[in-house]
Amino acid sequence: PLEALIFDVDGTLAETEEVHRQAFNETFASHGLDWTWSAELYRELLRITGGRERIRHYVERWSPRGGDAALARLAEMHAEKSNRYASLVTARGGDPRPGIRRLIRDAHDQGLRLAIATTTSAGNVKPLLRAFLGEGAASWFGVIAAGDIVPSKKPAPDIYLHALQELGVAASCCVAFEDSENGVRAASQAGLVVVATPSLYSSADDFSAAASLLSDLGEPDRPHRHIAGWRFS
Ligand code: XBP
Ligand code: MG
Repeated sequence: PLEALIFDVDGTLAETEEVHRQAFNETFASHGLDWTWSAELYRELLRITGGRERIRHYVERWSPRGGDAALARLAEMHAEKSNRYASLVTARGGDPRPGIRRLIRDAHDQGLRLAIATTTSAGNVKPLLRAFLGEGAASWFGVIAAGDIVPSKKPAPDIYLHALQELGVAASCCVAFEDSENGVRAASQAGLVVVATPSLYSSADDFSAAASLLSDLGEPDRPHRHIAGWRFS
């Protein structure tokens, strides 16, 4: 029987990556770095999951001016990026993807358990959930598995295995919702059935490990498009 739904955050609940990108760029500027991550560059950088890991990769791959000094204060810079991100999300109201609030509310009403499995920092999750679901609904998520709680980030299955363990539910009784190849690989390697809804930056990803590929979860006046795999009614 279906017992729980596990959600990725970035790109799945909301199109947050442009907010992350803005928070990274603001942080670089405030540290006196003349680095600007364009949308084109960010698409490539997103293959590296985790903000700290992404900055490190950028420095090692492109050797930008001030790179070594930045790596020496990487933790501090990333903490500032997280604070900027949380403020931006709170100010913008979360911007949920189509159908996601309806699914979460229906699942809760029907007694399904809800969990989060994300590589984003733990402190980023609650501000986003509060911004688009409201204070009460954010507490419907019994398990919030995020960031550095596990040794390896997506596409490793660790964060999903952790969420399953915390839920105390078998993988076969859960469905995961993801928007990227790294996320789909993580969830499917943890034994979960995955519904994929590609987002702004992941449209060209390989979703072959997903059980179902949909444009989004749809709204009554704007139905989703079925792309591949199972068909939902
Ligand atoms: C999301 C990410 C995150 C965010 C940045 O991946 O890769 O790194 O872009 O967040 P997913 P932090 O949706 O697959 O979980 O800077 O907090 O790491
Ligand atoms: Mg994602």
